[in-house]
Amino acid sequence: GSMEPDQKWDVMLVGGGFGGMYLLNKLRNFGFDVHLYESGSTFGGTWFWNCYPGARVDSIVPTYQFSSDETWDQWEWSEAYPKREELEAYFRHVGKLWNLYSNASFNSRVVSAHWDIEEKVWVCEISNEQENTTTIVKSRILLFCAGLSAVPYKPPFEGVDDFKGKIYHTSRWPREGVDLKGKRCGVIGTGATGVQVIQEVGPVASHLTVFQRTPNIALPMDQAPLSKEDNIKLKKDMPETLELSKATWAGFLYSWHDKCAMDDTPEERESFYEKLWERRGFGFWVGNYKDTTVSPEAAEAAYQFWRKKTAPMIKDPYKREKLCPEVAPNPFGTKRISLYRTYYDIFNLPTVDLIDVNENPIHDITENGIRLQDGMEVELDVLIFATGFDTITGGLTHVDIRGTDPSFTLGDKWKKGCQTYLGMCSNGFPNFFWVYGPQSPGPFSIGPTCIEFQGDWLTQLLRDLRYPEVEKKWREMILEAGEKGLFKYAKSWWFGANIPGKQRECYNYMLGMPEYRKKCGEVRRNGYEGFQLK
Ligand code: NA7
Repeated sequence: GSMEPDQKWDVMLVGGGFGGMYLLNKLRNFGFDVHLYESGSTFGGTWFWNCYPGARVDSIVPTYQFSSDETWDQWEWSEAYPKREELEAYFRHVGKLWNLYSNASFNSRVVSAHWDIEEKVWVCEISNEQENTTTIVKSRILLFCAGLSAVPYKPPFEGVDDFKGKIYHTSRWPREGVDLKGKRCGVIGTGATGVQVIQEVGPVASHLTVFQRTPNIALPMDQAPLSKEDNIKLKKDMPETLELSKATWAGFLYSWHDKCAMDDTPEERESFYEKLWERRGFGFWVGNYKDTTVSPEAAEAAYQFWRKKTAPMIKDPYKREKLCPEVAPNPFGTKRISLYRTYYDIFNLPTVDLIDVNENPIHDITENGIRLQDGMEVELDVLIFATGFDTITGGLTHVDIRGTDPSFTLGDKWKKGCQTYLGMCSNGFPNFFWVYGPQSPGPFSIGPTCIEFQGDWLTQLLRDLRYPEVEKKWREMILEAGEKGLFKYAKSWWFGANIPGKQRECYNYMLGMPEYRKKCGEVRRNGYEGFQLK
C-alpha cells in the first residue's frame, strides 16, 4: 500500500495478524476510512515472525481460523495442527479474499503514538526499517492488534557479544532458514516454542544441549493428516464447532468435566484420566476435572498421572527425573501446557544433553559457547534463544503511547500494575483500544475466538460513537417524513437543492411545531433521554 505523509484516518490498526485482518475487513465494510500498519512484510502477525523450524499451531484446526463461512469455504487444511507455512498461506488466502492488501502498509512499525488534545487525533510515527524512513500518520481512533507475543525476550546474559557462533531468537528466525546440519546447537528455554524447536533441531544437529529451567508439562498432540473428506466434514460441522467454542471457557472444544477430582474413587479417576489421555490434545488439560487448577489434590493427581504416562518414554534416569520430576514444578495446568510429537524421544538420542540451569546456572556466554556456574563450558556453533516474550503487555508498553497527559506513556501508567476497562482500553488514552491483550480472556484463549468477539464489540462501539443511536433514529424519522407529499420533487433549499454538490435530502422537521413541542417535552420528562448529562 502507499503511504502519503500526513495521512489522516478514521481508524488506524496496528498489527496484521488475526486481529488486524478481522478489524480491517469489518470496519471497512461499515464505511470507516481505515488503514492497517504491520511491521512484517506481509499478513500473519505471530505466524509471520515466528519462523523457527517446527513452528506450528497448538490449537486444533476448526477452532483456529476466522469464523465467517467465506473464509473457510474455499480453504482446505492439510493437518489438524498446521505448520506455520500453511498458516501463512491461509492468511494470504484471506487477505486476497477480503481484498485487504490495498488498505495495509507493511514494513511499517508504529514506534510512537501521541494524542493531540487540540486536534483530537492520534499522531503516530511509523518507521520503515528497510528503507530507513519515518512517516507521520494521524488517526481519530487508534486500535492496537499487536497480539500477546510482539516483543521477544532475551535474558541479558553477560558476554553475548563475545560469542563467535550464531545467535538466534526463535521469533526473529531468518526467513530464509538456517542450516543446522552437523552444528553444535544450544537451546535455552523449554516453553511452547522450545518444545517445537527442540523436536526439529535434535535430529539434525551434531549435538544439542538443552538448557532447561522449568520442565514443560507437555501432552501428546493428536496430530492427523486431513483428507478432502475430513475437510468436507469439518466444514459441515462448522456451525456446531463455532457454537461449542463460544460456550467453553477458553474457546477450546473441551469443557471442564462437571465433577471434582476427589468426588471420584481412585479407580474411577484412573479410568477418567485414561479416557482423556486416549483423546490426546488439550483434553487432559481443559477437559479435566473442574477443580484441576483450583484444588491442590486435584492438580497433584493429574500431575502424577501425567508423570506415570510420560516418564517411561525417557531412558536415561537423570534426564527422566529432570523432564518429569517427582515434585510438580507448578500446580498441574497453571502454566502453558504444550503439545508434543517427538519431544521426549529426542532426549533418547545420544547427541542430546539436558542441563538443569537451576542446579547449574548459566554464568555467561563466552566466545565458544555457554559457561555454567561450575565452570563447565558447553561449546556451541549456534545458540538458540527460545526464551519467549514480554508476553501480553509488551505489544502496548514497548510503544511510546501518550494520552491526554504527555508526561507518561501507557507503559509508565502500568508499571505498578495494569489498569484497563474491559481489557480493551485505559483511562487517559482517548479513542485508544486494543484486542487480544491484558485483562481480557485473550491470554488463555484460542486467539480468533477472543479476537472476533472483541472486534465485533469495538466495531459496534465505533459505529455508535460515529452515529449515536438517537441521531440515527432522528435522521430516519426526518427522511421518512420528507418522503411524504410533493415537497421532495421541488428544487428547494429545504432539500439542499440550491447548493451544487450538497447532499439532497430533507433538512426540515416536516411533522410541524405541535408534534415537535410534544417530542421535546417527552425527552425532557424522560430525564433528557438520549443526552449524556455530565
Ligand atoms: P515462554 O512460554 O515464555 O517460554 C520461555 C522459556 O524460556 C521458558 O522455558 C523459560 O523458563 C525460559 N527462560 C526464560 N528466561 C530464561 C533464563 N534466563 N534462563 C533459562 N531459561 C529461561 O515462551 P514461548 O516462546 O515458548 O511461548 C510463547 C507463548 O506465546 C506460547 O505459549 C504461545 O501460546 C504464544 P521458565 O519456564 O520461565 O522457567
